[in-house]
Amino acid sequence: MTVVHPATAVIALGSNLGDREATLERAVAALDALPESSILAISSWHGTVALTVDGLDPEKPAYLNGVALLQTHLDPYSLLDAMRAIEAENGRERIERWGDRTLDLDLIAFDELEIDSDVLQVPHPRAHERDFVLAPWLEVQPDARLVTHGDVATLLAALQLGGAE
Ligand code: A4P
Ligand code: MG
Repeated sequence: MTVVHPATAVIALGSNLGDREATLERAVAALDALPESSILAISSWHGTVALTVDGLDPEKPAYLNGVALLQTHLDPYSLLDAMRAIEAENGRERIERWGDRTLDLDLIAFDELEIDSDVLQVPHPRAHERDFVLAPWLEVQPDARLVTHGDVATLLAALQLGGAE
């Protein structure tokens, strides 16, 4: 389904297996090639320590993380489906929650929309507590805001002060 007015989708990209940079670059190209969608901005790639269900784990392969802004006429559910397809094309296997992965694409925000369904929560429910999402997002959108938690710059500063993940 397509919608009339373009929205800005904030998409977080992550990889900690394989040729991480090549995979992320392929994912950006695939996002840009989606119907009625185009990339507005991409952050730099940030090297980050893997966060697992047991906390930060420097023994796991490190991640490269980044954020892309995508202007799109797709509705959020169609965009999520397309993101799942791009993950699959890039060798993503779902073995364990928060396990190592060649490519993870998360929909962080979609304009100011709030969605809480079985398959999709927007804004992403953990984005506000993750420096590996907030820091690259701020790079591409200095006035970024999470409709649920407020100013991204403030959230990131609080995380960094607290030394949290
Ligand atoms: N889903 C619901 N809302 C969304 C959304 N806004 N964006 C559903 C994307 N997916 C959404 O995700 C599980 C289900 O969430 C999907 O089927 C979709 O319908 P998944 O990608 O299959 O599994 P996952 O990524 O392992 O789980 P989860 O809970 O989404 O993990 P996160 O929160 O994405 O965390 N450490 C570092 N340093 N960098 C990382 O990027 N990423 C993770 C994954 C863990 N540790 C990390 C990083
Ligand atoms: Mg995910």
